[in-house]
Amino acid sequence: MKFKNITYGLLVSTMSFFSCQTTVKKGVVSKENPIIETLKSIKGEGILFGHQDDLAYGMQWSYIDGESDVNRVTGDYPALFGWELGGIEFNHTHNLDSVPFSAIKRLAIWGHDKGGVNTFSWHPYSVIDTVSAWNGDSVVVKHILPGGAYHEAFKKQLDIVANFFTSLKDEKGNAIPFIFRPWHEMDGDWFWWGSKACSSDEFKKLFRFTIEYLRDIKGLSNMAVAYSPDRNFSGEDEYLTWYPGDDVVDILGLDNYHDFKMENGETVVIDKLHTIIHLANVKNKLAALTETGLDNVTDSVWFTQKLGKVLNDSIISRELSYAMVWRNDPKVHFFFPYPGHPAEEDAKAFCAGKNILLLKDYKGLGEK
Ligand code: BMA
Repeated sequence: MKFKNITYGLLVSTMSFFSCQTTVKKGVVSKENPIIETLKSIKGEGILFGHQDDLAYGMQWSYIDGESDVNRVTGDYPALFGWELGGIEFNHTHNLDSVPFSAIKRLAIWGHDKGGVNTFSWHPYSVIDTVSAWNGDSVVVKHILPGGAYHEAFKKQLDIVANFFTSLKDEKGNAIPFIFRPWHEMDGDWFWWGSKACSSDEFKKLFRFTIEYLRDIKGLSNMAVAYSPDRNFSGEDEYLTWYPGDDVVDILGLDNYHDFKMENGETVVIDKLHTIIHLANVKNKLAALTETGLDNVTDSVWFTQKLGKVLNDSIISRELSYAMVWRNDPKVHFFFPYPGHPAEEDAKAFCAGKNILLLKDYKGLGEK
């Protein structure tokens, strides 16, 4: 968790002055987005560690302000807070995991205020038949694209998403920057925007429409965008099968749980991250392990021996911006240990690694 002593004027200024450009602009978001600029400026100093729903609930608590399973185990918060929007598109008051949107808003603002970064995933129900995201056979995408019968209805859903993002303001009323990671794991066949239910061309149009609508029509220039396929690719061309274009993506991501479960799977994850890092450098983008983890942390040394091994790879350690594990829901599954869990000490040791940035480490970079 240590870092070199260098000056981060940009980080200081972006942490204390997260202002929002309200002008409608086309072009690469990263030129204007403080998160992207900051993450670029600290490249090589460490990898931000993230946890989904970290501040909302954990294995032995729920909705207690200031609580966090990562904090309970390590004494500090993650530097990156993940949140889920599924359900907002139907104006639900709670997301599909029963987290109130009012809490997400409050806690995301809190996380930002403390110097952390917020990233939002979205598992929307289909606007056509209200089936959940996990309907890989359901043909939805072509009907919600421009010209499709459900395009206007889809736009109304994006309006709701935009309203939520617009409501994320700091105490001075400035819009806070965030990462949006829509239409993830498209190379898998489990979502209605996945490989079985739409063509890559339809997918690219959907991704592009979503970002251009939110950014250029709704004016969300404080939004950075992550593209995150699952593990079903080998090499750059396959990784880019669904890539919508450099002007609508800031972060090249990877969701990968599965490879970690294979014998020596870490080397496969390392190879895939090398592919992504190389592409990100060519394109002047960031690279991230946007989702990972071991379901219920059944291996008590998974953090140091598996994830740690990947993140300690010399290239990854230098080039990856962040890595995020999934949520801790006592009713469903968890991906970070809690006090008393057999993996507690190992996760603590992993988080103490010199290239892993928790909240204080990340903030500390700005205070140097
Ligand atoms: C999945 C699981 C589900 C959850 C979904 C969206 O990976 O955690 O229980 O509904 O993410 O958060």
